[in-house]
Amino acid sequence: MKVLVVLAFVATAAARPNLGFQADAADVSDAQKQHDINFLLHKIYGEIRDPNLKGKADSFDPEADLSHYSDSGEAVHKLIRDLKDHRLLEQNHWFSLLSPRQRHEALMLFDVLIRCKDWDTFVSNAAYFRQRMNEGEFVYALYVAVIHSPLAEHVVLPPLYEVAPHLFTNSEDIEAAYRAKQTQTPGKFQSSFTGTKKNPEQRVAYFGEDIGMNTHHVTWHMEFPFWWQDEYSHHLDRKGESFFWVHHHLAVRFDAERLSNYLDPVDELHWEKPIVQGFAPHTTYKYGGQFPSRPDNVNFEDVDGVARIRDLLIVESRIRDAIAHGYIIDKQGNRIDIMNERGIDILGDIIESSMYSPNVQYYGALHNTAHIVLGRQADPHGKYALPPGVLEHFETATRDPSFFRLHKYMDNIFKEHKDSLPPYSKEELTFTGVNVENLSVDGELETFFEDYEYSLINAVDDTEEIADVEISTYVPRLNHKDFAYNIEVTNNNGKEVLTTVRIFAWPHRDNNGIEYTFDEGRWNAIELDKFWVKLSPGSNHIVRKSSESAVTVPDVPSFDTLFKKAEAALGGGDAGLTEFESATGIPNRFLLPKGNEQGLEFDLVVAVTDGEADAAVEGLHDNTDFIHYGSHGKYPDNRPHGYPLDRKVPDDRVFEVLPNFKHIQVKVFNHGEHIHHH
Ligand SMILES: [Cu+2]
Repeated sequence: MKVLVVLAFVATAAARPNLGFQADAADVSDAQKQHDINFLLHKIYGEIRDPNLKGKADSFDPEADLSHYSDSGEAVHKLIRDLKDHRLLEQNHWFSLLSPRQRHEALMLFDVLIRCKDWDTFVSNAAYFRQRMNEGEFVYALYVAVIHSPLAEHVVLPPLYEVAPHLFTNSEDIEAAYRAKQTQTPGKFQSSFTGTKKNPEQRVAYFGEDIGMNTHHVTWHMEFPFWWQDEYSHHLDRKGESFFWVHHHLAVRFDAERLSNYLDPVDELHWEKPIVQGFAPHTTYKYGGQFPSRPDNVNFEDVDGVARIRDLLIVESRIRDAIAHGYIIDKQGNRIDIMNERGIDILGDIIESSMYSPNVQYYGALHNTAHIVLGRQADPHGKYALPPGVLEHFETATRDPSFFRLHKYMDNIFKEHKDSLPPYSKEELTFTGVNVENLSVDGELETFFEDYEYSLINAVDDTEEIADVEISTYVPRLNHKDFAYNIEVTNNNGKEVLTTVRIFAWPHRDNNGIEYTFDEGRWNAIELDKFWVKLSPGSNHIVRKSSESAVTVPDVPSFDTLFKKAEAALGGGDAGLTEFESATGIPNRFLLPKGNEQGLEFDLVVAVTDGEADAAVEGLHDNTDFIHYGSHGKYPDNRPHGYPLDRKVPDDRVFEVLPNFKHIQVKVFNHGEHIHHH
């Protein structure tokens, strides 16, 4: 028997598109670029601490040499004009991407950065505008530019929770951090989740308030911005479908966490019924006061200047009509068929809505508008001049349990479409000659909590004259013990074949102990992994480790680590940061739902399908760099997200008799273990 061990997954971002301009004249090293980005994002509320960058901020003239821009300086002229006219949002003010004017300003800066043809122009502009624009707008524009510009291909962005800790931790910690700074006493503070034991939702706050989960969510929205236009540089492949898939996953994973904690799955939000759960965010803006709270059982009200509830209902019914008809109507009045694999992508663009939506006029922007409407329910008529709610920022949205109600509601619209497509036939699902003989898991599936420490130094004001003291917080977070899947596959084709291995799991029972049907279960399936393997003729033994999962990413390195690694590599050599280049996936710690003391039962399934037919790009088996949800270049899998479980299964026997499919039951345990690191 041939033992086949799949190579460790390395989470590099896929190659960026070549935009046809020259490499940097000065040939700047990756370490130098990392150094520059570290300093540009450090202490954003004060002066730039790197003398070279500070010099650029003071003396660079963005309009001096327009040959450095791919658009001949068009973008930079626009931004400079608004700057000179004092039209830009002041510093020391909150920033929300969902505010049209603020977004417009942030995007003007992004537009400048993405048009820069060399690194020096890129960082000089970044330094210059950091000193003159709103800090939130600056951070947002720079993050998105680093993610999408080919110039910044190997740069690792610092964790957003260290750049802008206010959006990730609670007010109590922030106050403690200020006291520590004022008294020059180093401090480490234990963070706790919002709410008390009186609130059942508190039991799953570790999910919605997890800094890694929030980083995943906000990073996805930066990889696939709803405002993206291809003329910036490239097309975002399957953006609408990715929108569906990533939020579907947040919803099903949250439900699995709820079942682990003896809570019912989330109910969908309903515009004409009260918002059952209130929410007190215990979160504060750096500038602009507390995030607004909302009591329980509030009835929806129209939000002045944003939308009426009636408009949302109209848009919803137009979308449901399109699904029932099987086509949408584009801007020109043409019918576009959605009864196919591409349909979900179009619907995703419509529901979010993104600039890819074929008809915003008619189908509106359900998701984005809903976020604002829900976020403003504490002050719908603007009587109290409250700042935006947590739902109006991708960094903070999942903190509010109503986020999941909202997304369950939209997920059910997507389900209506998926369920209208014909089920896969046995013939379509069969991979001739390939049999999965056995599937098992090495090691117990066990989760635990641990403390994780991160720096709050960027939360507090400071000046170069006052020395820094160490200020950090440690938060409890979910993790799991390492395990591996053992998959025994026979290949009777008499030759090597390329296969895609897809691994999913779903809860076996609901909160009342009633078994889910196959069709209910598969819609709640969590994608655990997806990879390509070449099978030799005869028996193959595939061992795939949990740490290799293609849908997850490791912890983002701290600012401290990024500074040290960049400085060490400046003299030459590799900073060794490759595996951290993308933070878009789910944190690997969250691969498994929490489970419980008795062991929460899950159905674990593996589907081994034809890799040759599935692969959208060449050489997938040699290169296990899988870009999870990443946007650069072509998405490597031709199949829809969730394949082959994405369509209705009226008869589960179709799956159970498939030789290239295996289905077992496993249990996920949590024995109440909490590892303290301090
Ligand atoms: Cu989102």
